[in-house]
Amino acid sequence: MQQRVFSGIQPSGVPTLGNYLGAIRNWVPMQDTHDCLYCVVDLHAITQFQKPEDLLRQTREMAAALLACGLDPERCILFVQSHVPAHAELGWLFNCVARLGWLNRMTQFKDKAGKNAENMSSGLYVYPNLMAADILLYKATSVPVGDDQKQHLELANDIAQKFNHDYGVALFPRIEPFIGATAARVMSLRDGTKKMSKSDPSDQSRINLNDADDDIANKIKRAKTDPEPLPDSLAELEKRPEARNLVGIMAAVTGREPAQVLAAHAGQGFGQFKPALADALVAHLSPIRAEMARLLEDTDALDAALRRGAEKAEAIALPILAEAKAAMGFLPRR
Ligand code: AQP
Repeated sequence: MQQRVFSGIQPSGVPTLGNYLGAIRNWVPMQDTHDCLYCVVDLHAITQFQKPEDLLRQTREMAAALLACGLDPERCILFVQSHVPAHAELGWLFNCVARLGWLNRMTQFKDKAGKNAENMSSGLYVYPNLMAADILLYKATSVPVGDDQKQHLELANDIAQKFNHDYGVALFPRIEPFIGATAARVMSLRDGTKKMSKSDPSDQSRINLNDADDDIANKIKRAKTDPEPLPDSLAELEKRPEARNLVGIMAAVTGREPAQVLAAHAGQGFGQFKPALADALVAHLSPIRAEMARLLEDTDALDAALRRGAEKAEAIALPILAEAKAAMGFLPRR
């Protein structure tokens, strides 16, 4: 049997070039080698306030973007998290298994909450428990994640182990992170030390997958850089985060290594490099944008594809949830 993979993405905005190069693009080839579930995790998105009309639009946009990037509902299960209520139910069971001390150590909560922790939703705090439920609800053993999510996977393994131990079962498997060979970390266009994020207040900080060609070119033109020309070795980019980011993006969208990009562009200033980068990005992203727009014209077909995905996901999830509840001693509904 193929390894089962689960991965999710929050509909907290339009997917960015960062989501694409760091996650979505790597999900596509996995459809041929793994048994894949890909989920638009709307329950996670509401851990930070979303206007209802935005959440609705962004959920469809995210699903359309995933399809436009090459996810194929015939080769993977693509669905919306809230369409399978078992996620929330197992999430609650895990709230009662995970220890507060474990959650207190999660650095992502501290990063997102900053000095404002008292005002954050309790959902944001227990988010890693729901993430553990997302994965273990399918007994998935492989999870494509960025570095920033590794701590959450360790927590999911702690939950699985404690559950198995406390209830004397061997129900939940061990989860392994899957770091894709081509996964790239993309940084903000305004600050090369901060990751590109779909919810960054500045639209200029990111390339959205539905940006028009002119917007892409303008954002790259205005991207923060330094006055030095491009060097001929990667080591010389160490202390130039913005330059390194743009070289990394060029490498990722043209299927080269950053060193090869430097070999081709060394000595050029950004006045020369940026238009070349904008052209490469437009060539790569405009077919995705066109396909997204086409899919969003027929929301009935899109919603139907998501419903079929949810049905397939639920068929796997419900027996596993039932096993977990039986192990805990819940009275079955008869
Ligand atoms: N800048 C990035 N570079 C590489 N990978 C990235 N990912 C996100 N940003 C970058 C990867 O995208 C996947 C889905 O992310 P998510 O939507 O679940 O949440 P996130 O990581 O918090 O992404 P954002 O865009 O920053 O969303 P917001 O702004 O809502 O918090 C993950 O695999 C992530 O590693």
